[in-house]
Amino acid sequence: MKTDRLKEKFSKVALPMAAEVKEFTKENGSHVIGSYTIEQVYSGMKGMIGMVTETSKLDPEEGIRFRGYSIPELRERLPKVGDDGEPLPEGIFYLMLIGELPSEDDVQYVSNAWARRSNVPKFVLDMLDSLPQNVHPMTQFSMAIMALQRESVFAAAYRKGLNKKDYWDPMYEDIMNLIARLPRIAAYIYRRTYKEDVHIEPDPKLDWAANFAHMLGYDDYDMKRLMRLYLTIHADHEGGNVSAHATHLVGSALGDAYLSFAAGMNGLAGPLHGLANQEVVRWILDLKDYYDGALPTKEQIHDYVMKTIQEGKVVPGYGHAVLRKTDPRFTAQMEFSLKYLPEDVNCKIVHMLYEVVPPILSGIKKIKNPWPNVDAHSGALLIHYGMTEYDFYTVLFGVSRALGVLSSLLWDRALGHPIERPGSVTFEWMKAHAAKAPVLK
Ligand code: CMX
Repeated sequence: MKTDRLKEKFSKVALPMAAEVKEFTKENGSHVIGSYTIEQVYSGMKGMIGMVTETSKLDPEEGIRFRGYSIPELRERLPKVGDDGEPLPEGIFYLMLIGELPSEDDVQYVSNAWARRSNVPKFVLDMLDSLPQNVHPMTQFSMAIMALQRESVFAAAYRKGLNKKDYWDPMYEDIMNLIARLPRIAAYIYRRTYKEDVHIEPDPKLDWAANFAHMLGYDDYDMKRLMRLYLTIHADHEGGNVSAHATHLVGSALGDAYLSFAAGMNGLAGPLHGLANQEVVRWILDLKDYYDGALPTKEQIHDYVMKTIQEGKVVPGYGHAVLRKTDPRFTAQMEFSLKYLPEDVNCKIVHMLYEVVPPILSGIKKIKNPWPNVDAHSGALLIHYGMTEYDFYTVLFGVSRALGVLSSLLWDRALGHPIERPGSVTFEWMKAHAAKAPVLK
């Protein structure tokens, strides 16, 4: 069999680290790294360190860093197509997997590998064809990933009998195959749902993002550039977010990449997580309708935000469980829109919201972060290039998120992470414990 240089490089980086981690935990296992409060337990474990994720780290004030690199740094330093291009997502995948910036040649290697592995078995497409057209695209996406599970190299190898030390090897095959196939699956869902079931064959000469745009039906340079940016910035957000954590959790029971990633995608489909990107556009369109379709004034936007809050709803695209500043993924998209589409009406509304919403949310004591997140901007850009079917947007997010959560899953298997099983208690236990527990200073 032909050697796979990416796989070899991964084993050279990951396996010595697995031994190092084992030694480290043996020596330092009893050191205390924190303490937490009853409030944290009741508020979704926010801020409790409970897992190790190698691919990226989120700082509340600064935002995400992928293997130490911020988004502006990556837009500068990752290989691109053309001088005015955006990073190729193959590059961020390589960075997360190997831990070092890729060369142009490394990126080309990943691109070729994914093109070679991208064939989607017919039974998966037939399964999609059997669904009513109005099944939500995220549900179709998750079902297609589950149908593909039949192809799992890891599941087949485990069934035959697999040494623990070798788990990572078939997992590598699974994550590469799955990432390679996602654009075809997503594009198939898009075209069957919105484009009269007329499908577009892949073009293996194109990079992963450009080929995805092509199969969706968007062949212009600008949409391909946006797709590269989009698929890069949504790739990872450390390990505790719902899609990453769900993938990690299911994988910890040695679920293969398909079972684990489908779980992650079911998590991404919640409106407080990835589905917020469709909710933002729905909300902006409702806002425009409310004011008869004209560009609303700041005062009108203010009143509409207040109305949303008074109705007991969240303002989609704002707030975050960890971030306490503007999300740099929002900033990257805003810069893109100001550079390439300064006159776009929906982008203008997004920018007006950025002025109006934070002061309102800052005035509500319980809200910890009044600033926009990644989902506040993406829909306006997609609409500009003609993709108006906003129920599909979370699938785009999901295709990108695969890069981070699946490279993390491979690291989980290489480092021998065990099954995850946090403790839980009853309210009675909590009350009895609270009476005698010290207060955190
Ligand atoms: N609009 C109105 N209220 C908000 C709010 C917003 N944008 N953000 C937070 N709040 C409310 C919460 O609903 C919560 O209210 P209750 O105590 O009555 O339940 C309170 O403020 C405290 O919330 P928090 O501690 O500031 O935020 P959480 O960590 O609980 O939640 C998030 C974070 C993202 C779910 C929340 O900010 C939210 O619902 N935002 C809107 C949805 C959204 O944009 N999600 C996408 C996030 C990015 C992504 O994952 O893709």
